[in-house]
Amino acid sequence: MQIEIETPAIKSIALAIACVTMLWHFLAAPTRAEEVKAGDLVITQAWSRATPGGAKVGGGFLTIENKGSAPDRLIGGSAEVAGKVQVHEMAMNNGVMTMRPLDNGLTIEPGKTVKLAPGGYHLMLLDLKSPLKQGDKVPVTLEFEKAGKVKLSFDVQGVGAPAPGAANSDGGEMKKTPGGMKM
Ligand SMILES: [Cu+2]
Repeated sequence: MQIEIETPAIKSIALAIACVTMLWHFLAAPTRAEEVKAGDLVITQAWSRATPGGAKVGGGFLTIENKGSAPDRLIGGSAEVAGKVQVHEMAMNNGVMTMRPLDNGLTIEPGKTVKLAPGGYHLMLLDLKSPLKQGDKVPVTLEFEKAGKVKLSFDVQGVGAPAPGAANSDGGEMKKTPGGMKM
């Protein structure tokens, strides 16, 4: 007798949980940072900084996770807004911050997460046709050796937006660096 009373109750609770879960999914989707999946890669937190008037270059930052069992490489990209998109590395050389293009691309080892952030690896948008404005979403196509071409958009933050990631290039933990390196 008791079972007959409990069963429908449990069913309706389960149904309510399912509904809430589904609703949460729909509600959460638009506000959540864009997550782009391409093969074994998961790309999140694609952002850029607004470019001050006249600047012809901009930076692109993102986090790439390789959930597969083989390495992949970010070899370059393209964007409507830029003449050229390159993968760059920023490093300290004799006390001077320098950057250089990674001609062989940036390897993302299996099971690893690589963060492109100010002060470390980054995408360089060269020959900008128009300035990047805060609030814009800039469409960029990334090119990976295995995952191929991946379309996503960079959320443009303010000119002096602090780095959301630490300045080390080995995918260090999230850390605010106020007054961090500006490009
Ligand atoms: Cu650069």
